[in-house]
Amino acid sequence: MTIPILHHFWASPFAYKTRMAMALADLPWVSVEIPRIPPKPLLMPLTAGYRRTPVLQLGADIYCDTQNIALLIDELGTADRLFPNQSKERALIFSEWVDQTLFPLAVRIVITTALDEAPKAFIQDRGDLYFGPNWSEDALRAELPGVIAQLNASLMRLEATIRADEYALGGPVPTYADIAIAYLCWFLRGRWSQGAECLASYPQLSRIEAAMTSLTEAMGPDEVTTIDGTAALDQAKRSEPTSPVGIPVDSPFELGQRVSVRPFVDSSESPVTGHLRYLDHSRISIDSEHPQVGWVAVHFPISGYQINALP
Ligand SMILES: N[C@@H](CCC(=O)N[C@@H](CS)C(=O)NCC(=O)O)C(=O)O
Repeated sequence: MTIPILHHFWASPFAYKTRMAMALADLPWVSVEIPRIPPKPLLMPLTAGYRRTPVLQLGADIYCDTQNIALLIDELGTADRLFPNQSKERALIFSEWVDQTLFPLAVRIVITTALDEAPKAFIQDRGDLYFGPNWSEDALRAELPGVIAQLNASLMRLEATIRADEYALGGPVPTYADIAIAYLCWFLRGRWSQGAECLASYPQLSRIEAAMTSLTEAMGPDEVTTIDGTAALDQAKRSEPTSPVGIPVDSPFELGQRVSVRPFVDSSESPVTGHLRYLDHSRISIDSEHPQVGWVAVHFPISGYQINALP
């Protein structure tokens, strides 16, 4: 089997989510470290311009977004590890709620409390990416107490759903839902000076975080095989996409049609464009060509992404 290549940086909470998922599914992988802010010249040829972290590469098939990557990990890794006991849909809905409701609050808190210390270029980049075009440092500061209150309201509700000896979805073994809890807690604890204090009020969430974090103990930068970005580009160039072609569902879009795809949020990022290769209810794939890699198939989730037909 081709070993998947994870394009990521170690401090990325979404990359950490994917690293935990690969550990839970017992899937081997190799690492390519990418820059924390653009330019990302060794990533862009693979992704048709999608800039977010992480991205998982399998030859000339490129999987963007952790939700989409989780489905691939489930297909490639040890069966029933990520979504045991028919938990796939529930775990994905759970993870989407964490990503779309809790993570935006967490990232506001982390960035607002880092405004005076983090490099200006990083703050500017993440502000434009996460807070829309009209964000300001003053507004972030003014809104911080209310944002912390919102976060606590959701964490409290989440904590109340989990019983002492169970995982997030109520079973005896972890699922991808527990990974969603763990990456959020890891981010709050590691990047917000009051994160540990905040999480001390949530013993079940902290227990799940610790259990999931222990999965990745043997997976740090010193243990994982690292290759450089040009080797990953070469691998894509030597390969052909092997993912399916077709539209096996009712769809307003047509095979081969030019489309754009972008995260459905108010953000500075540009849409990616390509020819529609595959579409079902969970994944869209586009064909994209770049001189450094030849043809690649770039895969995105449907949920949370806007597809537009292009003339
Ligand atoms: N919905 C995406 C979100 C990914 C995301 O926002 N990742 C952050 C890093 S944790 C990012 O891309 N930051 C900007 C960058 O790395 O250029 C996913 O699940 O993969």
